[in-house]
Amino acid sequence: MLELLTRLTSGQVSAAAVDVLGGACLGQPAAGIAPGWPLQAIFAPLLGSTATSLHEIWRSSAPCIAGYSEGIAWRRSGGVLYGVCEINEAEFSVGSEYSPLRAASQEAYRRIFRLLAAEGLPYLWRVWNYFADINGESYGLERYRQFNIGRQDAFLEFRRGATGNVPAACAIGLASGPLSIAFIAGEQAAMALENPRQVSAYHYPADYGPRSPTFSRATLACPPGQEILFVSGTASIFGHRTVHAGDAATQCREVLANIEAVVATANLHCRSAAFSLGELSYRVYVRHAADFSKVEEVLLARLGAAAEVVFVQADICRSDLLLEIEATTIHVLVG
Ligand code: 3EB
Repeated sequence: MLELLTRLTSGQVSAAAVDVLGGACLGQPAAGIAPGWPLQAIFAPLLGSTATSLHEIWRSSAPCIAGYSEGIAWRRSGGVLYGVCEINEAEFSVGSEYSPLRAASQEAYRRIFRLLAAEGLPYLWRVWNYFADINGESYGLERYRQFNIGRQDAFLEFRRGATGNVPAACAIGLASGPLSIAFIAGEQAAMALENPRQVSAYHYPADYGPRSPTFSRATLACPPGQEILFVSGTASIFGHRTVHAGDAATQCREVLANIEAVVATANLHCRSAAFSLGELSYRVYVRHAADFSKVEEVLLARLGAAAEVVFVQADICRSDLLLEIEATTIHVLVG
């Protein structure tokens, strides 16, 4: 059985834990913590928290096997693998005909796909992508768009297809740091879900870049006895257009309407009890720290004050988007 623990402070995580598949640390990590399990360090300032860093970890009740391959730290247990791939794009600044970020992105996904093939867990369920200066332009193209080319090329190169059955994801900009990609993969395919209010991202028109992003709005994964809902990073997009530019509170309401629609789609397919917004664990990326209070107010009014939410300051992949929200939960199947 898998367990997702969120909002742990550094005193609550054990670097030595043998039952941890992996996890993420948001904020400013305490110096000297280098756990034995794969850790994605997300250097993004926490908003509205007294802690300097918070951890999210995936735990497994089955024994874990650990490995390291081509820059990817990973652990697997009971048909599920969690890995973190970090690549310094400066390593790709010579010898490639493409931009370093595009080349690094393609190479990162190649390494992930090779690892998954070698381990016999081919199905990507969820991917968390972070890199510096996501809205910056170089080589005549916004960096998020460069990333999209490299990512899509890797999916096509490994004959995975770049539409339909693609993982849930997020792609977020940080102030600095390497290209960092965490992922969860399984022996069994997850079901990819879309949002009836939005054009599928893999079908976005070319206005948003020469290649469409390769992700689905959510995935529903079914490890033995459980059902995991991964809702992708969700923004204030209706159809394919950004709506409510310049208004963070209204963008937040639009995001909630989108998440609600994705959860309703998941409920058409789930075998466990229906998912509800109040039970999900949320990660909220806010572009401008000054918008935090109004976003929090809108969110907690809808989700309830007891909701599990972590807020961080980070950049979103379109410059007119002021926030993005992702969510995850696990259900146990009965009977
Ligand atoms: C959007 O809906 C907002 O490129 O992997 C959300 C989730 C977004 C994932 C990605 C991008 C990605 O287009 C941005």
